[in-house]
Amino acid sequence: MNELPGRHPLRDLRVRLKRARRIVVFSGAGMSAESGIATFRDAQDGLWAHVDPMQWASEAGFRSDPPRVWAWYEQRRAAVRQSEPNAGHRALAAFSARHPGLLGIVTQNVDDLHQRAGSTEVIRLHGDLLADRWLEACPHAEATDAAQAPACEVDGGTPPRCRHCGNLRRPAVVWFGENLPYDALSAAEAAVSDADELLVVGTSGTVWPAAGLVVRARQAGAHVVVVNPEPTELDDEAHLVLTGTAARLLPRLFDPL
Ligand code: BV8
Repeated sequence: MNELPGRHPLRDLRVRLKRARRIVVFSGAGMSAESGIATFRDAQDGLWAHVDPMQWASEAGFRSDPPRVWAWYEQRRAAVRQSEPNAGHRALAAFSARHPGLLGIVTQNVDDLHQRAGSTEVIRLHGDLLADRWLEACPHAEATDAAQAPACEVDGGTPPRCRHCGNLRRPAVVWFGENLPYDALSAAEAAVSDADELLVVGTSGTVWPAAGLVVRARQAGAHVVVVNPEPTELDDEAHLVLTGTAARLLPRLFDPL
C-alpha cells in the first residue's frame, strides 16, 4: 500500500472515479454478505466454518458423497434465491446505467446478485451456483438417431442423474483443483490490465489464480483500492485501503451527490 489516506479519502477517490476512463470492480463473497449470503472464510458464520472447503467444493469431495455435497449446494442455492441485491450491488448497477461502458465487474462470486441488481458487464470467474451440468461429458451428446444410445436425460434423484446411463448432475461452479474457464479468465485479465481504477471489494484474496488479477492490474498501472472491513492478503497490492463494507461504502463512492 503506497498512500496514506488523506483527510477525505472518499471524496478524493470520487474525483478519481469521475476522471477514470475505465473502472473495474473485482468482487468476492463479502460483496454479498449484506444480502445475507454467508462468506467463505469469515470465521463466525462462514460457510467453511462447518465444512472443509477442499472436501466439499471439489470433484473428489462430490464423488465421495454426492448426496451430501449436492444438498449443501441446494442449501446455498435456496439462500441466494431468498436474498436480494444490497445497496452495494445497486450502486454499481446504477452507476453503469448512468455511464455505459465505464465500469466492468469481475466477480469470484457464484451468486447472481450483481446481475439481479442490473449490472450487465459481469465476468464470472468461478461459475454459476444456480446452474448445473453433467459430471461426465455425455458420451452420446451428439446422438442423432434413435439407433444410437440416447443422449443423457435428467431424471430425479439427489443429485439428479441420467435416466439412461446414471451420469450425475453437478453444480456449474469451478471447484478447487479445476481450471477457471479460459474465456472468463482471459477476459478478466484483459479487463484489469486496461483499468485506470481497480476496486477490490469483499475478498480475502486467498483464492488463486483470481487473486493474481489484482497483482496484474497494479503492474499494468491501475490505481488499486481495497474495500473491506478487515485486512486482506491483497492490502499490500493496494494504493489505498478503505475500511468498511460494500453496502455502506460503494453508494458513497458511486451514487450521484
Ligand atoms: C486452479 C466456487 C489450476 C465453488 C470457488 C496458485 C495458483 C493457482 C492455484 C492455486 C494457487 N494456490 C493455491 C491454488 C489452488 C486453489 C486455491 O486458490 N486455494 C486456496 C484456498 C489457497 N485454486 C484453485 O483450485 C483454482 N483452480 O488453480 O486451477 C489448478 C488445476 C489443478 C491443480 C491445481 C491448480 C480454483 C479456485 C476456485 C474455487 N471455487 N468457488 C463454490 O463456491 O462452492 S472459490 C470461493 O472462494 C468463492 O468463489 C469465493 O468467492 C472465493 C474467494 O473467496 P472470497 O470471495 O475472498 O471470500 P472469503 O470468505 O475468503 O472472504 C470474504 C471477504 O469479505 C473477507 O475479506 C471479509 O473481510 C470480507 N467481507 C465480509 N463482509 C463484508 C466484506 N467485505 C465487504 N463488505 C462486507 N459487508
